[in-house]
Amino acid sequence: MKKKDSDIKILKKKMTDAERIKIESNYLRGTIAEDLKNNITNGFSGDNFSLIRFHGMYQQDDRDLRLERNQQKLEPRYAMMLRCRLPGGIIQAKKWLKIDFFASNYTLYKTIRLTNRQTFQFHGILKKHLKNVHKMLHDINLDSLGTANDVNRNVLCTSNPMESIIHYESYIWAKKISEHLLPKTKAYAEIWLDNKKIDIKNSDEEPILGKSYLPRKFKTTVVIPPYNDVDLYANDMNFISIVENNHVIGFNILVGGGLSIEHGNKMTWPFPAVELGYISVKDTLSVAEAIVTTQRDWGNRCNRKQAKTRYTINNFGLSVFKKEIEKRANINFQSIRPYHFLSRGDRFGWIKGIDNYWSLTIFIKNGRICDNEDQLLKTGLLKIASIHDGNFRLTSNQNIIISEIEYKNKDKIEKIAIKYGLMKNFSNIRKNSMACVSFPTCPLAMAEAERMISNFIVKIENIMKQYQVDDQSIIIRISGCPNGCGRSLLAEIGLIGKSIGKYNLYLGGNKIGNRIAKMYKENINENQILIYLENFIKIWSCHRKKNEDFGDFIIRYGIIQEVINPINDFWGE
Ligand code: SRM
Ligand code: SF4
Repeated sequence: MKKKDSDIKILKKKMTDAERIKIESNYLRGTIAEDLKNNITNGFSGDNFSLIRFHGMYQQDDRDLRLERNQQKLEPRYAMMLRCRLPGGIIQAKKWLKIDFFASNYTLYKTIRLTNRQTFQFHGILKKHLKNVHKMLHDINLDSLGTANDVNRNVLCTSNPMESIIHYESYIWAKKISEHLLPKTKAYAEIWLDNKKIDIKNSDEEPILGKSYLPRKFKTTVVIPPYNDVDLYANDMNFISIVENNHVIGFNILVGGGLSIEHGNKMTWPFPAVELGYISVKDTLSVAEAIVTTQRDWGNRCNRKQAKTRYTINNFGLSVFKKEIEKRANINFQSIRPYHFLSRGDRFGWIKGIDNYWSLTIFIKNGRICDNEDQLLKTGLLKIASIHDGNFRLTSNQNIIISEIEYKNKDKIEKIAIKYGLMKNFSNIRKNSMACVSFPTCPLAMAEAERMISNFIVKIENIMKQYQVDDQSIIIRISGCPNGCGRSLLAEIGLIGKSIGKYNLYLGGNKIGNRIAKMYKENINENQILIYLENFIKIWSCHRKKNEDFGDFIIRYGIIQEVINPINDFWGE
């Protein structure tokens, strides 16, 4: 077949170095094993720096110490961040004991960080302790495979401990999708577990991902309406559970969501996932595979800024993309079944499930599990883990649910939770806030996020009180850079770091999370942000319609233009 001009242009373009690294890695081995033996440096060299990410680890250095170490002519304080794989965020409480032990004894920061993709990270693991962490995870039947780099990441599932049957069925699909799309290489077991088997079908062939894996990271959710706590619209592939007679019978499929941009680069844009159609449960894995392999084959491997599914869909068109999925999965999408979302937040405190088990949702400031003068979160969770037979469930809002509590144990757990400050009362504003990790560990951070949000929220709480709207909630999110890990572009008020102390202010996301926020002001400091926000909150408190949310008001009142099609509207006037 004669090649089209456009194909030739793509062939002539140079593949990114990330593609070379994958292809030459021998299914993700590189020379990681040799590098591990090198005690001269705490870091990894060459391609291994990138390859260890496929094994769930990032090499970082403490940015607070960079200057000092540089002056002392020392290498940066290299240490690894490890992200566990935990589909649906469920982990037996007993396993937490080992996780806590590892954090306390083998990491530089001694904390555990819950992420907004329902898992946890250890920060600050020295190279010499890396095998220990993988062995510890293996002992409790966990791993960190495929939690980073160009693969399908941790699969999210709505945290819904009340409707146990629907949740269980949706969760099982989240787990099956995760396992189906996982890298099959033996490299992980060889390098980290001295060749012990891990609980996936091991094979050196990668029938789904191929030798060069995916063009870019890929994110998946399973969602149970009306709760969009997983922020599905930010994900590449989404399965919305459709329920009949208290069982999941199928899924509405939405594709092509993503939030990251580059400051000022109009060739990058955020996009909320769009509908493809409805499928019955029996087609779940073949459709998941078809979407992933289409993105594998059609995704842009010459420009990583244009490599995610939303750009592939934009290049080929949604109907062409849909037909290809139907062909590969040998199905026909049916019309989308009715669904609606009400909220994105977690439901804090005690909830009784239909199975009569109780669950306790605990708010964790930015997901950071540590002890401080206000709260002994780490000690409290450890105490609960040591007596609790059920599970911990990590939420996509960086919080934790103690679940499957029998009525007879409820008081015992509550006493511990109160004693260690786990049940402190926080404002609605705070409970709906989120920040990414940012400084000091994130190498890409441009401004503070996690370390800045706490005081920022106090100031917003005061403004809310002043205008007597402190019983209301506004979704406020902060990301330290335009990669947008804090999902700021789906917030009613979103800050994105520009440089130290300076942010772009975005407004106009909505409560259910399907509207992208738009930039209101660029490169302003906290004081300037607070002046704008105080004025908007004041106007909102006087002129809002009954129950009108801040994000909706800000658009109706003409403060910001609604983003309807982000490709045209996000950057435009
Ligand atoms: Fe993220 C890179 C932290 C959720 C978009 N993200 C990073 C790295 C690994 C920095 C790096 O590449 O060296 C950050 C590590 C910081 C640290 O010290 O821990 C980091 N991202 C996080 C976490 C921990 C934020 C949090 O506070 O919870 C989240 C981990 C989730 C997980 O368990 O897997 C996290 N990242 C997100 C999200 C939100 C989501 O997935 O719902 C996004 C935006 C959604 C999206 O993908 O569009 C996000 N992270 C990025 C990007 C931009 C990707 C892109 O499409 O261009 C990067 C940079 C990259 O990949 O090149 C990035
Ligand atoms: Fe780091 Fe930027 Fe992600 Fe924040 S948004 S964790 S600063 S990459």
